[in-house]
Amino acid sequence: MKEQLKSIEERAREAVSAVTDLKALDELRVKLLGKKGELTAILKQMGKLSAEERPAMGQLANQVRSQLETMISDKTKALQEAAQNARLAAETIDITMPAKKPETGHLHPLKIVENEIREIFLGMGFSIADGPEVEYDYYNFEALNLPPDHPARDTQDTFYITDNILLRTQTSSVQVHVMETQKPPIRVISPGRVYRSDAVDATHSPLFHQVEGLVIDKGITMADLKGTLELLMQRLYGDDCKIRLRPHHFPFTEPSAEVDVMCFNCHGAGCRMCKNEGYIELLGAGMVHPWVLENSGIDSSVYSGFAFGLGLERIVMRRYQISDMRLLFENDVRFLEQFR
Ligand code: 2NM
Repeated sequence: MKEQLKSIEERAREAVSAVTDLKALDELRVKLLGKKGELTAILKQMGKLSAEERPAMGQLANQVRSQLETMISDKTKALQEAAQNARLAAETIDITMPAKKPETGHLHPLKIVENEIREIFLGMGFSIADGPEVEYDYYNFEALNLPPDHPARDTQDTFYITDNILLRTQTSSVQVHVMETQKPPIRVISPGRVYRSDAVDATHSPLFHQVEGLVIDKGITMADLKGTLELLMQRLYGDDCKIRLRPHHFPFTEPSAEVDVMCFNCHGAGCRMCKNEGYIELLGAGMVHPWVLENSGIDSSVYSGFAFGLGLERIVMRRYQISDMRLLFENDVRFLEQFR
C-alpha cells in the first residue's frame, strides 16, 4: 500500500506537469482525488490493514492527498496566470500606429468674412448688437420712415407671420431697438440674417446676410461716415483701397449715398470686372433721418448720426471671386472645403 501511495504521487507529479490547459487539469484532479479516483480506491483498502499499521498508513495517505492538492492548485494558478498573460499580450495597443485624424469642421466663408468685419469694428470702438429675426412691422419698416403704403416696401417684400409680424428685411430693425434703449453716444454694428421674397438666382437669395452700422453722437457728419467706411474697406481690401460716394435715396437717411469701392482688378482704371467703371457698388449709407432719430426718442436738434448697410454675400463673392451666390447656400462640401 505504501508503494501504491508513493507511485500515485510520482505519476501525479509527472501528469500534472505535462498538463497544458485547465480543463485537462480538472479531469486529472477527478481521476486522482475524486470519489471514484485512484486515492479513494487505495484508501478503501485501509480496512484490510492491522490496527498497528493503520495510523501510520493513514498519516501517509493524508500527506499524499495534501501534496496532490497543492500540486494541482499550484498548477491551476500557473495556467491561469499564463492565460491572463496571453490575453494581455493579445490586447496590447501599438502606440506607434498613426492615429485616425478626426474630421473637423471649419467656418463657412460668410462667417469668416463676418468675423473679420466684427474685428475691424471692435477695433474702432463699436459694439455688436443682436436682435430678433422675427420682427414687428414697426421696427422693420415704420420706425425707419416706411409707413404701410410706402413704395419702397415693394423692393423689400418679405415673409409675413401675421399682418404686423414678419421676417426682418434688414438689420436696421436691431438699430431701432438700440436707439430706443441706449443713450448716445452710440456705436454699434448688427450682423445677421435678413429675408426678402426674392426668387433664387446667381445674385439673389430669399435669405441673405447683412452688417449694418450706426453711429450717433453730437457733431457727427458725412466726413465721419466716409472715414469709417474707407477704413473698413482698406482693412478688408488693402491700404490703397479708395471709396466713392454717389447720391442716392433711402427713406431712413438724408442725405443718402451709394458707396462704391475701387475695383480690385484694375485699381480704378476700368476693366471687364467693373464694366469699365473703375469702381464697384458695394453698400448703402447716409446720415440718419431726423424723423428716425425722433421716432426712437433721440433729440435730432442735439444729436446726429450716420448709418450704413452692407450685404455680406456681395463682399464674400468679391473677396473669393465667387460668381454664383447659390454656391454659398448649397452646402456642397467640394465647394466649402476650399475655405478650410
Ligand atoms: C442702409 C443704407 C443706409 C441704415 C439706417 C439705419 C437706422 F436704423 F439707423 F436708421 N440702420 N441702417 C441704413 C442706411 C442702411 O442699407 C443699405
